[in-house]
Amino acid sequence: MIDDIYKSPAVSRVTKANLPLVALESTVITHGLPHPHNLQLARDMERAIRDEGATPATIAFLDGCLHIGLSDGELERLANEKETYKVGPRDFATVITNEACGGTTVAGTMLACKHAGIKVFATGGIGGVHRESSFDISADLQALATTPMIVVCAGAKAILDLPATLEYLETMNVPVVGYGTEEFPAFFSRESGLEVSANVDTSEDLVEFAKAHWNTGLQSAVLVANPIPANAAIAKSKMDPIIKQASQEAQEEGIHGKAVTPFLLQRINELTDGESMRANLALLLNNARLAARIAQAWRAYERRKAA
Ligand code: PSU
Ligand code: MN
Repeated sequence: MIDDIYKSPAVSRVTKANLPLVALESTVITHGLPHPHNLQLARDMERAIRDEGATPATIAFLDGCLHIGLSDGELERLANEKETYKVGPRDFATVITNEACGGTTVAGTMLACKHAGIKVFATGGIGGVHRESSFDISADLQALATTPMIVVCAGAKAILDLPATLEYLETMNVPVVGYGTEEFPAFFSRESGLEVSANVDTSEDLVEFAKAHWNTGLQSAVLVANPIPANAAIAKSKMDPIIKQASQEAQEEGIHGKAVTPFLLQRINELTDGESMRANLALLLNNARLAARIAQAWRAYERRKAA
């Protein structure tokens, strides 16, 4: 057990009452989006979840303490903090012992959810297998393989090797469930030419699917692939050459390890004149809303079963 873990009053309340709760990651705040868009987005995602009748739990490290749910002041502090860690599971001990602040990645957030007992989580795009160095595989995939929870994303970030990422998820027994689609969405774009392993059209059906999945005894996550809204999507044909250029630059500049994803996101934003960031914001909000509806459906399902 992690010694220093703090649940916000709101999160404590809804956990005890078993009400709908949605976890949010915070690497997108500390490393994914430029200031002040990061703070605006963090607030907007929380509001979107509340508007759907659920409670948000943004997860992050503040002074070495793992916070499950942040106050608005804490959110602001995290968004303004200059020196923050990008915290995956292996970095927990680092931030704890250094009493540091950090944004949790998808994998880091899932580890925190395991400790906090949270079942539903919304993010933008999961990490995956990188294009240029096929040995750079995000710890997100490992977490998805071993954490039984529902993760809502808009596909894997298009900067990745998507076919390899899907192969890895297949190997690790992670169902990839298209929400209203049979095609795996590619983050900025709705299309990828790749297939999901299952599909559903409603949050109720998704909950049924997740229950059936865990009834098999598997401990893997259910990955919900929710395409970016059409009005914010960028065509794959437009994104492909831009991603290629940004990836090439990352190679030339020797960017590696955990710096790769933030570098690419920022460079692609410059190359698209901010269009990619607008797309990123739209898909994040869209995922927050769907996750809130799934958390509601989850609660309704459990109530029906208990009755
Ligand atoms: N999705 C976004 N922006 C981000 C990320 C995802 O829209 O910044 C972050 C997530 O936290 C994800 C991480 O877990 O990037 C993946 O990093 P890496 O490839 O180094 O594992
Ligand atoms: Mn990596």
